[in-house]
Amino acid sequence: MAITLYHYWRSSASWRVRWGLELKKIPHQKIAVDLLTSAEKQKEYLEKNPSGYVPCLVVDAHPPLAESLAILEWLEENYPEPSFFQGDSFERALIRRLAETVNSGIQPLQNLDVTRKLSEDKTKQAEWIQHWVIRGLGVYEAILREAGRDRTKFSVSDQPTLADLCLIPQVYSAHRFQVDMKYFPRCQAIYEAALATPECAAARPEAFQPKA
Ligand SMILES: N[C@@H](CCC(=O)N[C@@H](CS)C(=O)NCC(=O)O)C(=O)O
Repeated sequence: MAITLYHYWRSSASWRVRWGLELKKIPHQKIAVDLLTSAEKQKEYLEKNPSGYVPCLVVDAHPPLAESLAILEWLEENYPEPSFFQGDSFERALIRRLAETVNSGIQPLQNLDVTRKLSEDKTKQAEWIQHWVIRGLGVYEAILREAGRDRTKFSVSDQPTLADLCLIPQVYSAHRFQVDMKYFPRCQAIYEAALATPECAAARPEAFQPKA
């Protein structure tokens, strides 16, 4: 299978998929899409993903795959080990709930398209982003508490799941947008534990930052 990931180094949704590919050790090539020059809104990329967002995964001559969680579900179905899920149907619903807390509750609100529409004023954009990141990470921590996950290495256990694939890039963004992570100690601890693993570290933004 020839697999190509279209991504951007600092995109949180791209990092989810980069980490997923690393965890499952799937051979692939990567092609950078430069959001700073709006390459994601050019015809050539829109033909692959009409939403104009990264990431996008092309497998052989199949129609391109887009939406990071749909891509990760496709990887899971085709490369089941190691799994992004675990446990019974309730445990898997918890994993999906945590993933959606980030995927629907935080990330879309910090996206370039949304913040540019909100205002051209960088201060206003930053306040907006901080508001939604703080709210969302507060919800994430509350869910972990309610589910009794106070001591696990990753969100729900000692293995990374889909929840962590979404959380870690989001915590990176929280740092970038100067959210004080002392209010979210579980998320910060999971972030540090994840970055200490070779797979997550290999997928981190700095590994793909274009040279100045
Ligand atoms: N729900 C989508 C979100 C994708 C997304 O928002 N990508 C951002 C980067 S993280 C993007 O391409 N933004 C470019 C833009 O807003 O023009 C997914 O999970 O793949």
